[in-house]
Amino acid sequence: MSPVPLVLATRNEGKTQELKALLADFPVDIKNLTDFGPTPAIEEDGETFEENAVSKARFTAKVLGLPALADDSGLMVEALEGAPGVRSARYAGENATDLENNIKLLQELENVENRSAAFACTIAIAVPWGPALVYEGRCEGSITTEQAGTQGFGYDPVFYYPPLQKTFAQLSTQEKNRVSHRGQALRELRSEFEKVLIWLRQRLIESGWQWLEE
Ligand code: ITT
Repeated sequence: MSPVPLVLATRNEGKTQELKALLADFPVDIKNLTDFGPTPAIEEDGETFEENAVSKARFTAKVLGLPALADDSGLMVEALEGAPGVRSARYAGENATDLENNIKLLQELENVENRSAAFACTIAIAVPWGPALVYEGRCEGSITTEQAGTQGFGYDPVFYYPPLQKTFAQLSTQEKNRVSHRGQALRELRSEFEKVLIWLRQRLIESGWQWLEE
């Protein structure tokens, strides 16, 4: 069977790396947005991770005419009533860097005792015409008082994972993927991937990809 093409609908390098490692043994031909030159920017104005993941996957699938996988994720801090949540990438401003977001978070939590937090991830797979499939993962931890570690991306240096007694930035990609919100969402997808693959192939053939071998 020829592998089904799947575009990773993300511009985040850290996510891309983790998703590629998680999808390494799936029978798919992974493409990046960069393989297609400049593509229109995707609005992320949903109030939930699911809304954003579905709209990113749908839009990319439609624009490129190929199945697309999108990830919408973020950090929810209990003492901040769930913030930064869906606004995690833009917490310290529209084009904020990871470092600026982490500094702002540590400032907001200065002298705050309750440091419980969770990462959430919603993965959506969409085809150019038709519905989207959605998978979710969540990982509980706490926010440190200073940054530690150099691996990963985003809030990893301030997210402490108690079972391993390390921040996510102190774990390798493989170690993080084993326990992370993204790893869990992808494991949920893996458990039904054979069915998803049949679904993707059928939708592709219906939309003109007759040359996919059965
Ligand atoms: P795309 O929309 O292009 O995928 P993005 O960075 O804008 O990239 P999101 O809107 O989903 O993606 O924002 C997710 C933010 O949440 C991300 O920028 C990080 O700040 C944070 N985040 C998500 N998963 C994370 C992880 O595994 N480790 C650390 N931070 C994470």
